[in-house]
Amino acid sequence: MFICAVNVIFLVCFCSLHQTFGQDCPSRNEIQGSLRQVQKLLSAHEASYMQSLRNLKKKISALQSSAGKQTSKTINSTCPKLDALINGRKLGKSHLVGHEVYFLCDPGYELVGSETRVCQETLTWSGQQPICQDINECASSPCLNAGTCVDEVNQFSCVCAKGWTGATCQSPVPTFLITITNTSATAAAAAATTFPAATTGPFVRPSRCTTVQGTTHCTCEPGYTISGRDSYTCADIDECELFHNGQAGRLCLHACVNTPGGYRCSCPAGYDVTRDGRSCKDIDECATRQNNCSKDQMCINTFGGFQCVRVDCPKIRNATYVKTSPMRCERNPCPVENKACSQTPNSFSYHYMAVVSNLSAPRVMFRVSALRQIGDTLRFSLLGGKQARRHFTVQRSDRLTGQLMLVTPVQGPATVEAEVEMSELERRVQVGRYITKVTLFVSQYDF
Ligand SMILES: [Ca+2]
Ligand SMILES: [Ca+2]
Repeated sequence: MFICAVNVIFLVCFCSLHQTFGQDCPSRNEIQGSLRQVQKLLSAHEASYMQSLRNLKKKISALQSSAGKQTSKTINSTCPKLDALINGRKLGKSHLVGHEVYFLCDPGYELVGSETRVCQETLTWSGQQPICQDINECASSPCLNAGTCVDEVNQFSCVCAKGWTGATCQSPVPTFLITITNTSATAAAAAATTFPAATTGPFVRPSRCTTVQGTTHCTCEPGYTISGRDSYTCADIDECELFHNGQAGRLCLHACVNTPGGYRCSCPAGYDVTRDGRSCKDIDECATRQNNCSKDQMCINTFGGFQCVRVDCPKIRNATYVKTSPMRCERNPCPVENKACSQTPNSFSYHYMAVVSNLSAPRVMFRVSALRQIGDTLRFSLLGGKQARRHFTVQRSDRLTGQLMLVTPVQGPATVEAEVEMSELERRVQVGRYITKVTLFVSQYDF
């Protein structure tokens, strides 16, 4: 169309120049008609051209605004808020790209899922949302003699089978009973007389005597017996002394206190008497705030007491460590080509456990797992001194897990430490070292 319009203009100009030749040129009216048409055509072209320009401008501004949004998104972008942990804590408040959060469970719970999560470029979190699962203290079948284990938070209790008692149903119920022999009297012929007490005091009581057909029979209240001095005096039975070496087991697991007409069991400091009255149960000073740990310390409940612990990151040559959670230190990035630094452990984790004295062995005390394997080989080994080697060994339990085994019972009171090293190798070259320090607080008593 544009070419056509140009041709018409050219024809008009040509004719105006060569009007003298006359007869082949169109008339003035015809030219004016053509010119009007050309004008129309040009207006139409102008309108369409302007429309195209406007469209183009719109597209450019749309592109500019979307590019601007994307830039600001990249700068201020955050990952979605993470759910709080039930029975645990989340460390790290920043949800910006590249930032990391850590998860910790309360004592008695174990973390299932990712220990750390990173806010990725895609504005999603790496890994899986973890949960804090109640540690099943019944997993090691601690109840003996067909007792039923009941898992509780940070502890367990045993429901003992008939004939057994104790925290772990370890003791048979005494089969002997205190029987006060008394003679039955026929009501018709009975004439009851209470004789005055021969001596006074709680351990001595008057007997109750009945004369039947001229014969006197005297009886005592439960817990008392005819003194031997005379029939009219009852003396307290010293159950603690009487059953001290009973074949069916001790009356009390710790100490027996004789009382008038009975006895009671007592426990050492740090323990309460259990409901059955025979055994002792640890007092949880950490849960009941009966401890004096300072704010920067953690309270670890132990059997018969508690410990205040504080994790300080190790001071090691060639490397520096930073605390990433109350129980974990991680190495700061090593300078490039600093081999001495890269050979030092990547992290130190600290774990504290309370156990009773003379815990039976062998048993698994602790498991160390790699979340993901970087190298081609994973190795678990036991570090620490003679004491650690005397009581522990480290075994692999599956491809990514090593376990610390107690092989010799520990006699308390004692504090025993063991270190489990997990190292990753790639073509026999070490690519990572992770140290887990386990501290066992062993109680003095075995209940
Ligand atoms: Ca008594
Ligand atoms: Ca305690």
